[in-house]
Amino acid sequence: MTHTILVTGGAGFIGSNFVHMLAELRPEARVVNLDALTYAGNLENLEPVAKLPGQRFVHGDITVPEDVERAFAEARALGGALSVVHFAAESHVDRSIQSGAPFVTTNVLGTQVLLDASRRHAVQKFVHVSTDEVYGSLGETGFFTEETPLAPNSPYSASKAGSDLLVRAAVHTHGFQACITRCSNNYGPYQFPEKFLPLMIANASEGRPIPVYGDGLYVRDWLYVRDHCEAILAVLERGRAGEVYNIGGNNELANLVLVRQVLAALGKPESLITFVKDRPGHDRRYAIDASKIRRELGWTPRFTFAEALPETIRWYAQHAGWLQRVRSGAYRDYYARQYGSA
Ligand code: NAD
Ligand code: TDX
Repeated sequence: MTHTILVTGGAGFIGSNFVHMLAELRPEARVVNLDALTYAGNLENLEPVAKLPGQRFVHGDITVPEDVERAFAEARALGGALSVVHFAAESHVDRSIQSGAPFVTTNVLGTQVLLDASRRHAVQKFVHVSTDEVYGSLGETGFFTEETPLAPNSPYSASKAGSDLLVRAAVHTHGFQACITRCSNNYGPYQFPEKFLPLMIANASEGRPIPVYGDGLYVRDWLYVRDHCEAILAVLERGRAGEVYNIGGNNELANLVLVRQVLAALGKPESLITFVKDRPGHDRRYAIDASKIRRELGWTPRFTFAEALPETIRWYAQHAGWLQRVRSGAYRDYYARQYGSA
């Protein structure tokens, strides 16, 4: 049976990696990619798959019902069972601190518009891609489980928690077939260089300072993007409707430790480390207990940090043109606002 997957936000970092993975692992699946091409959306990310049969791109905004309807019409025309994987979001915490409104618009309103259309079109499975940040911050010990109460601390994570609750309500009220995934920090190819890892690779390669917030002892649990995408595929195909699945790599690192590893891999001096003003409300530590998805769906990360970090660094070195084009324009304006002339 044919299967059509409507992907939102597929021109961004994780969404484009997911579309690449589908082309490889599920070549028979048809993909409709709905993306507004905000500052974070880049069609160049889709070049390796754009010309494959069964791939469609729809330029549109998830907050605009007519745009969402166009994407569903495209998907219906391709035929077969219909599912949705929802990545589209405003995704950067620092931007949400500068201005929360776009986060509420896209992440909250956009998710509701998409849910309404998905119900109308009798979507068989809806995967809502959320984040561990909805759980708030951990102290020195412990892990987030799916039962950890929601306690988002930034406008970004609050808007993601809002979207999670709307998905939950659609399941509860309408019997809608949806799952929610909550993943830790991703790294890998095509990540927009406002995020810490590509930002430090880009800066270090050019011998420019690496801005480290506060004392640099904030801890994140890093997962290779391909592992995240495979987890989402497992949830799409085998996840139980109404369930939340945490996804993580069991790979906790303090920011300073990560910076030192990247500098060592690039052969750059630690003197590039520059401590800057802390992020307001900065969450101290995230760590994921991913035992439910391991147990129920048999997913487990395939890539170790020791192999995937050097691979990621190599990817950015081999895609200097991509990085240079992404770093021009809107990105520069934002960079200046966030860091001044640093
Ligand atoms: P990204 O910022 O790289 O990409 C977001 C994509 O969504 C872009 O292509 C953008 O053009 C598109 N988009 C934004 N607003 C839109 C709108 N109104 N209509 C249609 N398209 C729109 O984000 P990412 O890092 O790839 O994250 C994808 C999803 O995964 C997000 O929902 C995010 O919350 C979640 N997530 C990310 C991480 C991470 O480490 N990056 C971890 C856990 C969860
Ligand atoms: O310049 C920087 N200096 C710095 O010290 C930047 C951009 C970040 N940091 C710190 C803040 C965090 O402790 O590095 C850590 C990682 O920062 P980000 O890359 O901005 O990620 P984070 O805030 O942890 O959120 C990410 O993971 C969860 C994604 O951006 C979210 O979309 C996802 O939900």
